[in-house]
Amino acid sequence: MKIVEMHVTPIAICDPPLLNSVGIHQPYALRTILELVTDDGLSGVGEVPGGEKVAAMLNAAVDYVVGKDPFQLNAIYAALQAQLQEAQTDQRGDTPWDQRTFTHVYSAIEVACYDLMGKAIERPVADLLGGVIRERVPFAAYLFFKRAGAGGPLGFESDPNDTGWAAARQAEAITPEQIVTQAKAMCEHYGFKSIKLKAGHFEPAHEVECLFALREAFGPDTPLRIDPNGVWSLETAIQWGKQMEGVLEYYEDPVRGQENMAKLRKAVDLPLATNMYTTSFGDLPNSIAIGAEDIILCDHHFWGGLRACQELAAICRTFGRGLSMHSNSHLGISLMAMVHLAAATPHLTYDLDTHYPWQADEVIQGGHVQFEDGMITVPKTPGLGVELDREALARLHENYLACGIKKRDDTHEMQKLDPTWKEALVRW
Ligand code: GKR
Ligand code: MG
Repeated sequence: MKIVEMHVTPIAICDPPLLNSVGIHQPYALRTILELVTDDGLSGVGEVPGGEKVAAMLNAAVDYVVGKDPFQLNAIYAALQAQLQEAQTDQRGDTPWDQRTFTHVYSAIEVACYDLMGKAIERPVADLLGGVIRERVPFAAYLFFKRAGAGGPLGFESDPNDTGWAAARQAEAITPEQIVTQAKAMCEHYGFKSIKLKAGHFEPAHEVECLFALREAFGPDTPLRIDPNGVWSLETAIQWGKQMEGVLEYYEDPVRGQENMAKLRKAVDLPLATNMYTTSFGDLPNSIAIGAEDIILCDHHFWGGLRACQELAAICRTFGRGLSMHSNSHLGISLMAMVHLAAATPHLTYDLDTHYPWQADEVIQGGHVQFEDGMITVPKTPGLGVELDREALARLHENYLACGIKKRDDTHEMQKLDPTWKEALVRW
C-alpha cells in the first residue's frame, strides 16, 4: 500500500469567548485537517492545531510522505525529521497551549496513517494500539470563565431561543452562580462525572470561591480539578492549595516550571498534574529527579502521536506517575483519535479533558460525536471510525480564509476588550 495524495486544509471553527491566563479565545479556533489517500483508494484523516505555520510545514512534508507505506511509521518519521529543518528547533513556548510545529505535524500524519492501517486491515485503530481495554472512554466537564457570546459569526448563528447546554454555551460565566449553572448544564447534557475549572484569569480568591461553589453544588463525590496555567506564584499556589486539600482530584499547573511544581508538591497535600512543564521525553529525567508532578496529561498532538503517548504511559507506570489527557479546542477527528488511544492504554485512568462541548462546528459526517453518560463508545468500524464531511470542510476552510486569523493570540484578543490587559508569566 502506498500513499499517493496528501491534502492539507486549514480551517477556522467558531470558538466562544473563553477566558484563560493569557486572555480570551478569539472568535475562531484554528485547526488543520490532513487527508492521506492510498493507491488502493483508501482515505485516512488527521487533525491538529492550525494556523499558517502548521499548514506550511505540512505542505513541506508532502514530498516525504507521498510514496510511503502508511505502515512504515518509523521510516516516515525519520524522513520528516531529516528533511524538515524546524524538527530540530521545536519549542513548546510559555503559552498555555503547545507551539511545537514539527510535533503537531508528525502527530497529524501518524494519526492519518493509523486510520489508513485500520481501514486496510478492517480493524479499529484501538486494535492496532494493543486492543480495547475499556469499551467506553470517560470524559470530564471542562469549565471556563467566559464572556457572553458564541464565537463566530461566520458559519454559526446563535439562537436566542436556545435552552439547556445550547444556552449555557453562549452565556456569561464569571460569578460562582454562573459557573455552577454552566457546570450543571454541561454535566446534564453530556453526563460528565468529573469537572475541571480553567483558572488563571481572575484573582485566585474568586476562582477558588467558584471551585468551592462547585463542590457545594456537586458534593464530595464529583472529582474537581483547577488549572491556572502556571500564572500563580509559589506563595499564592501554596496558600490556595492548602485550602483545597481534600477537595481537588488534582491541582493542574498552578505554578510555572518543574522546579516550582516540585517545591509546591512538597508544601501541599494534593496530587499535582501538568500539561505545561513535563511535555516531552526530554523533560522526563528532571521531572523524575526532582519530583515535579504526580500526573502527566498526555496529548497525542503534543507528545508526537499515539505511539508516543503509549511510550509515555509505560514511563509513567514505571516511575509511579499517573496519566491523564489534555485537550485544546478540537473537532471529531482529534476526539476519536483520543478515544482510540484511551481505549487501548490501560494506565490512562482519569476522565479525559475535552473542549469539544464548546465547539458548534464539525467536519465529520453525521455531525457531532455523541456522548452517553459522559463517555464515548469506541467504534468497531475500521480505522478511526469517522469520515470527512467534504462540504463542511470546504465551508470551514472558507471561514479560515475570511476570518483573518492566522495564529492563535488570546492576549491581543483580550486587549481589544481591555486595553490594560498585559502579558504576564506570573499574574497572581
Ligand atoms: O483553551 O484556553 C484554553 C486552555 O487554556 C488551553 O489552551 C490549554 O492548553 O486546555 C489547556 C490546558 O489544560 O492547559
Ligand atoms: Mg492544563
